[in-house]
Amino acid sequence: MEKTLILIKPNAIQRGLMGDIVTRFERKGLRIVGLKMMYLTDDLLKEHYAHLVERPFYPYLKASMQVAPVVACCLEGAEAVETVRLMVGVTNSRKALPGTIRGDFSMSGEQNVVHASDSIENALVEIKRFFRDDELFDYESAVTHFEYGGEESIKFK
Ligand code: IDP
Ligand code: MG
Repeated sequence: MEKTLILIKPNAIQRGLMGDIVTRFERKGLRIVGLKMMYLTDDLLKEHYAHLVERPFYPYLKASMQVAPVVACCLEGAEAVETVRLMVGVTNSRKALPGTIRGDFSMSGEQNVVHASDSIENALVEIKRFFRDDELFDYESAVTHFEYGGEESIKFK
């Protein structure tokens, strides 16, 4: 099954949204295979947001990502990368559809409560950036048969 990376950003931690956000992914049927709280260093942030370091808002983004810890979460499921991006909504929370995490929990383009990997290739890199191999868990779910149809279980194994 495909894996993706989520960061619950410091603004969400401060606002007490951590549980609500994790619950949404659990309820959807995405399996949590890694979960930890951590502070982001300058180097790690520069690597993670390499596509934005030259942008004028980067100093604000950097400060906002270091003001409290983040919760890093690795989620697993069929087409997890695309599904999670749909659940998160577009970058500017004011434009994110109601029903999405950003659409429901934020008014901001910067303080938009979560990060989610945007492609399968980036998910592989980002999971390695935030988790050691022994921090990821491969376990059987007792309810897989109720989460996926027979054909899907073979296709997305
Ligand atoms: P994404 O988080 O939806 O993938 P990216 O373009 O990768 O969006 O940007 C990473 C993060 O940088 C965003 O989630 C947001 O916090 C911040 N950001 C992106 N564009 C802007 C902007 O125009 N102003 C302020 N912050 C921004
Ligand atoms: Mg991005």
